[in-house]
Amino acid sequence: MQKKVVRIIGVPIDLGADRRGVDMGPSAIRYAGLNARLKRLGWIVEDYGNIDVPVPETREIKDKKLKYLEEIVQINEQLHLIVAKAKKDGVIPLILGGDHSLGIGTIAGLALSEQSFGLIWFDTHGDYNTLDTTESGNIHGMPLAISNGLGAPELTGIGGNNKKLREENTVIIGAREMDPQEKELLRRSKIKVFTMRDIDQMGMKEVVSEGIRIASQGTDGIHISFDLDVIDPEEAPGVGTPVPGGITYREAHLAMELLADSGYISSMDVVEVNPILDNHNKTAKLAVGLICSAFGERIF
Ligand code: HAR
Ligand code: MN
Ligand code: MN
Ligand code: MN
Repeated sequence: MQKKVVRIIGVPIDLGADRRGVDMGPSAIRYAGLNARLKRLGWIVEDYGNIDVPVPETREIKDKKLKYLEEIVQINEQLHLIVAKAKKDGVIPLILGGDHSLGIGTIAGLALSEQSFGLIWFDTHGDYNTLDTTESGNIHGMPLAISNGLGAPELTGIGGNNKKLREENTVIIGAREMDPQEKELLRRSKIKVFTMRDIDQMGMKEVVSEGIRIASQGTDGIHISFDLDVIDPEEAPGVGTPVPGGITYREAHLAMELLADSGYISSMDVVEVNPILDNHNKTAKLAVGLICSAFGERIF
């Protein structure tokens, strides 16, 4: 990356979570000062505003196993083209959510680029459910499986029917809650899962270093998909599905700092910030801090 340009794309979607609030994530993250801080770090910031997303109250759930499918397909169709264009323009796409169903569109867009990518998915959850394994019908529990070609064809077909990620270059960090069948599916994949126990035993530095090694092997860059619920709810209360026992504030920053040092970051999603459940925008402020660490901010 010669010219340091970051292109911000807001996706105010909460349909994938079937719970209100995360649609306000992009506003809360911008309100917490994202653009100014990135500029201070020397980045050229192109804010593309938000994608048009329908309001749930104006829609109905047609299929309880795939809630708001049509709407989510339409949003990710839009998003994947915008992300593909960003790659073509040689800028770094930074996608602000919104629920994690937007990961489908981001990855489909990246997959259209001639530059290959590895993936590091920071999450409490596996997000590896399919139509057959989902217990909630919420599409934000499915994006990693969809990107790997598993699940509803309407979703796996966005941007082409190919698998959008390289399994052997895909890593989950921070997992601590998965559905039984989702776990089985993940075990059968080549995706590397670092659970909270691994972080406890190895330390975040080792986990992330290993993650970077896996994701960068033979690829042109690393996409970070960062679900704020990976952080302990004490530090990140503003998420829709809080689960105790998450990574600390510092572990999260260290992870972003190590990734920045690696020089491999080529795109990033920041998702699941829920301002309704937050405490004075604490989670959005943390999100901004983490983005800045990933984009080169240093303590000293
Ligand atoms: N596994 C559960 C489901 O599929 C919970 C998923 C919650 N997902 C997120 N994104 N918050 O990671 O419904
Ligand atoms: Mn997620
Ligand atoms: Mn999650
Ligand atoms: Mn810990």
